[in-house]
Amino acid sequence: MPLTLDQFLNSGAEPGLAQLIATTVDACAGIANLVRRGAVGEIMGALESENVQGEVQKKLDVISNDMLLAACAKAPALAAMASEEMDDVHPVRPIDAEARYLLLFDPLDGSSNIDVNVSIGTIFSILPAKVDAARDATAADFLQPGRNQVAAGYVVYGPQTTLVLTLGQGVAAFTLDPASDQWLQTAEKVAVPRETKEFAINASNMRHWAPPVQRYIDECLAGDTGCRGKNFNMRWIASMVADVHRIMVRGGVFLYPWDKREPDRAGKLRLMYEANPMSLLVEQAGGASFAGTGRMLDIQPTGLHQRVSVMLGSAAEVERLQALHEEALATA
Ligand code: P6P
Repeated sequence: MPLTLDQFLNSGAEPGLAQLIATTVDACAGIANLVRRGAVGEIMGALESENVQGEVQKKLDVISNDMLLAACAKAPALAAMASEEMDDVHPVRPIDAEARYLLLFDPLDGSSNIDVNVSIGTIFSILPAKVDAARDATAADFLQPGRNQVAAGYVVYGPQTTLVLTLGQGVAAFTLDPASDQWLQTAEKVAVPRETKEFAINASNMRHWAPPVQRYIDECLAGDTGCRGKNFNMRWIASMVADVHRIMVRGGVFLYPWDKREPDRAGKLRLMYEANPMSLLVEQAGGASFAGTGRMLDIQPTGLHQRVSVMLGSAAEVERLQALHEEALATA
């Protein structure tokens, strides 16, 4: 009989953290039910509102955010939350010896795919709060490098509803069993192969990329006629959770790099609740994650909604990208 998520958490995390993760994942099961209803549930389409990113909010973005807020606030170990859909931090209770975690999430990543029935998902990250005084957490408490995360995970709402989770000791996967409504372990030790022949990038932006990224993709496109000596395949789902899940299962490299359309913006994706949790998962599974300037998990955040250039996945490919960036710097 496969391990249940509760059994995994109770053996791998202290009780307060285990309960917080279980509560977060249960909220995701509720989101999965909503997503599955689609247009029948009258939850498709966009709202008039925009989020802090200036992006039009889908109804499901807001609904899933509210579901996570309502559910996770009940976890005694949670001091505060932050989300892609909220401008500011959402304090839950004063930080103390029990309420000592901070939860961040992208409640529904890839929401541009909702209306066309393509896999989407929830990404979450858990940081330790600094227990110095009984006080509400502020944004400054969240601004920690990704290597500080005590847990990270995502739930992909696809043909299966699957959770991929790390507590800092490797990566496990669980699938929501529709028959029992239980999260059953389906992978004990997720491992990203070091080598791959598959890259994921929105190639329509090619003319805007920095030279090292253009050179890397050109090398992949040259296939076995070029310096890489092997042919590559390309995938782009335009849903980070789905693209990263493929990489967690069979390897590959995912890129959403800086481009010159908005030179003052480091990238499109958000550091705190997209790049950092995904980078912890990838590194814990033996892969690597590079922000164009250095290791993703070493970035000292300066803002809750800070954007970043993302290149993550199979270690050999990330190393190639790092080498090309270093070479470009050396010859600049
Ligand atoms: P583009 C979804 O909107 C998202 O934030 C990520 O999930 C995804 O990887 C990326 O943006 C897709 O961006 O520019 O290809 O639509």
